[in-house]
Amino acid sequence: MFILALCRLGATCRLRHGWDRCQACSFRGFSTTAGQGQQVSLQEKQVGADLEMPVARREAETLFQERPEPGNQYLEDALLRSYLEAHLPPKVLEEVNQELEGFGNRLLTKIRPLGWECELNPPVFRQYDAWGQRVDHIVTCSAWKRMKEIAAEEGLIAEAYERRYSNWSRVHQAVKLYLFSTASGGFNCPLAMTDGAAKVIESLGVPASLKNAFDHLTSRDPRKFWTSGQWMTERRGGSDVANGTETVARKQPDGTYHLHGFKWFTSAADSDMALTLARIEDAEGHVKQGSGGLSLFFLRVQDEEEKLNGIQVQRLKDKLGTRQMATAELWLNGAKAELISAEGRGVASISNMLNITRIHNVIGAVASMRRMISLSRQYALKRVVFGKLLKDHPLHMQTIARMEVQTRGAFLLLMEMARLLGLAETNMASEQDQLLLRLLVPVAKLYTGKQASAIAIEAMESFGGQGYMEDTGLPVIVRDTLVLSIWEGTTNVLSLDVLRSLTKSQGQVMAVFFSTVQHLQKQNTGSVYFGILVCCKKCRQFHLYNEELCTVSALQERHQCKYIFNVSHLPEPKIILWGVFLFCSVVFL
Ligand code: UCC
Repeated sequence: MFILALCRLGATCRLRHGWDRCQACSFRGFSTTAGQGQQVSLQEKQVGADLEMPVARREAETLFQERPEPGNQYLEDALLRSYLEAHLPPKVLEEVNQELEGFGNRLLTKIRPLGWECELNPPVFRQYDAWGQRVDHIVTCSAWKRMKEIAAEEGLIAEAYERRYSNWSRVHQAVKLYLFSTASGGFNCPLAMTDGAAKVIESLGVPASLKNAFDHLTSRDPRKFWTSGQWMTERRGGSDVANGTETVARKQPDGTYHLHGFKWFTSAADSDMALTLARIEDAEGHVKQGSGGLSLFFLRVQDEEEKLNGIQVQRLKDKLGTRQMATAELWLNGAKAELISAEGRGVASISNMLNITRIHNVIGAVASMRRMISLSRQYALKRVVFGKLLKDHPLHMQTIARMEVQTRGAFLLLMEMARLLGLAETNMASEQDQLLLRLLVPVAKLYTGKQASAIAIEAMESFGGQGYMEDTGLPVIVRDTLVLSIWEGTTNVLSLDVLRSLTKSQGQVMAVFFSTVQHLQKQNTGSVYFGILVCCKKCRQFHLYNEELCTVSALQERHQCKYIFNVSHLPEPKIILWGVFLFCSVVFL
């Protein structure tokens, strides 16, 4: 009750700022820092005095809770930095380290406020102009357009295809996207599909007709950079693509095709191009049903005169989250397209895109968990309840520590996939690496999608009623996280994909998985993550208290910490997914 009363009074600010998004506004409040008992008690007195004051005499704008203010995400992410230090070659590390620190500053000062603007100014659909002409214009805000430029400048797609760090390029790109994700105002979605489209084109050997598109998708020049859509879902649903796709492709005398059909759920509908599936009609107008009847097509969304390419926008979707990003229903009414797969090999071809967007989904999930925990930890340093800061309540810190453990496991799983993908793309992956990657992508997507939703909600709860307030920005992250178990394949669809990988490899993916785990255990690295997470009272970081650092003094020496605050045990690895989690944890810490 006490907390809720404080929150009610604290939520009177009329501006929608979002602690998480806008650094520009300053709250009036108390500056309470860790260990400053005197200030804490002053704060408590002031809070008490405020509550005793008659409502009519209280200042309407009073806010007495300091907001959580994470700083440079890169510098504050101890696990990320230790991962890079442990894995990257020294020269690469030096360059990447410098770049990421700068990127962290840009995120804090420029990009995150733009992301918040995207949330406040979602896309609008203008179907007709003032004179009754149909225009089907999706109007996006200037911050959204700026995000596109920033994505190009930062090489968020280019990095993966230039390969300036050889097999480590994918890890570098994944780290940048992970840092960008929750600040991006939903722009991570078009980037996922853009990366997927570039991957499909590259896997086709960058044919001459697609060279131009590939150059645009992988450009660092904001004037040249394109984003891509991935139009797979039709009216009959998004999971059963083989039976749900009704769109037909009619061959034209010049060898191109005209597409006719209804794409029911097209994310980032303001993109420059798209990859989509359709059934090719034969001379009699017949099409082949099922998966084997689907082929993959490339199309531009607009022609040279910026007119829609045989496309009508039916309406924008009214979504629970990701509202910053335009998702539309599109009628394809003779959209000019180019066949880019072998006939009937559409699903197999677009799988390259799916596997990339699923990795992006994992990036989004881990980023969301990390952001929510950072905010929660910051809040614990500033929020006084029952006479002391939240960080001094063991039960509260145990809740945060549990989330931290899960997030670390998920982060390491993500890094492992990025590392394997980097090896595969530079022809350095063994057959085992490739099998492992095939297995880990659906497992990681299904697992982290669910995990992120649970953690986002748990972290929101750690703010009490304040976490439920729109103007904190926390509900935005929660809403945007909830989609992660849905799009790019639901949990059950992904489970079926795990089975597909098992069947197709005749069980080899699982054999590789187990042999890798056994190998690591033999090397006696198996228990590394079977440690205890401890939170240092001085530096407020979580450290791993394990076999190697098995005494408090060893831990203190390693991290130069003074006080070890709280502990949290890892959950038991009971099921196979925990095995994966464990395995990754084992490999990388
Ligand atoms: O469009 C969307 C965009 C949302 C925005 C995305 C942004 C995300 C970023 C987040 C950042 C925060 S959402 C729509 C997404 N739709 C889906 O994900 C589709 C869900 N359905 C599936 O995944 C199904 O499993 C299908 C469509 C892939 C499978 O359908 P079929 O027809 O039953 O598949 P088959 O017959 O089993 O497989 C056909 C071929 C086989 O190859 P071959 O013929 O050589 O044996 C399969 O091995 O495709 C191959 N294949 C794969 N290969 C199928 N799946 C895969 C795979 N994952 N990897 C490799």
